[in-house]
Amino acid sequence: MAVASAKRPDKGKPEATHNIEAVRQAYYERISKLDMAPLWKVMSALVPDEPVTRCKPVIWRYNDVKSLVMESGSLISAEEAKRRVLILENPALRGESRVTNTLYAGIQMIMPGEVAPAHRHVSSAIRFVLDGEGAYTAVAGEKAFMAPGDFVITANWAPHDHGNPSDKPMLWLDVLDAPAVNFFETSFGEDFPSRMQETARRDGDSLSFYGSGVLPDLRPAETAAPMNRTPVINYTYARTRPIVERLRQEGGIDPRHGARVRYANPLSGGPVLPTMGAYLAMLPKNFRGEPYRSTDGTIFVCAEGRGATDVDGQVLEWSRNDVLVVPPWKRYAHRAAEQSVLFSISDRPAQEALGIWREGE
Ligand code: GTQ
Repeated sequence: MAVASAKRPDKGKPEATHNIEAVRQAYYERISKLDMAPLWKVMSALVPDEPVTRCKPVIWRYNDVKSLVMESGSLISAEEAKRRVLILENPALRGESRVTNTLYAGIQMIMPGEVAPAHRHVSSAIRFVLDGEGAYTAVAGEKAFMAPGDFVITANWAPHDHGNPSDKPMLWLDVLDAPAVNFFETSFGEDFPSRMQETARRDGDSLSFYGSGVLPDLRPAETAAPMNRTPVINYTYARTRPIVERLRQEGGIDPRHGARVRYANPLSGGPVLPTMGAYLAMLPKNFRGEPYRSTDGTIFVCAEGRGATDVDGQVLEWSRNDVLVVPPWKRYAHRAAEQSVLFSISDRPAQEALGIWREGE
């Protein structure tokens, strides 16, 4: 219905008619036909007062997870599955293969004698080893044999296959930046014709060199230009645990995070990957952390000990190999009943690169 407005004396002001809502509605319908919408209806969703998350705090207890993952061993081989993984889906994001809005997580298992065939993809992956010993990930020609607590990097486009020559199943947590990569709609991947890569270096080569503070002099491509990701493939628990232990003993205890180290790219001091960063923290027995929040949604894994994390009033009790999620900007505080070690990974480096990361109390 047309509204007479030409003769209004107070033109420029919104019309004080009783049917303004109906008039607006008719207008929205007209602009909608041209794929346009009024900003003023969505302004507060687009620019909220505080960060808003779709994710929920959640914990997966290893007791439940392990037996279910083990069961998958008789349902499908690693070869057929390509990767035998149970995805950890945030309960608020079911069906989206996301543990947070930007990250994917899953529990992967590789049985004795199996091979998960070689492929590569744009998404970067990390593994955090939960159980087993003596399986390996081969990344860009280097085999990294793994043990519990090891933190393994498979960077963007690095070819990788996994194998288990040991006599025990190995289980690890995978975290990939796939949802973030898919946000830009830039995901590619390809399988390799051969199941396994040719090895081009000695096993564990990268940690031997970079972890000792020496650079391989004959690899100018790697050492000349700083890379935006670490050259180290496996940050072993055997080497990082004693460092957080030492920090704890010497009182290097952050009141919120405990005795915590950041995994770094030894060439630049920057994060291990441009999209994901990780920490290892030792919490002393009876630690009661101060509340903290930051805009990176964080995945924690308990590597040792027992405790609880209060997330926005919800208490998540954890023990060894439990995986928990703290959504972006939710206030949390850790406490430890025993001396504990927490590994964590988040999208903080991506947010920092974009200048959007924030932290607070
Ligand atoms: O090991 O390459 O959990 O490509 C998801 C996708 C693991 C892997 C996952 C992958 C991998």
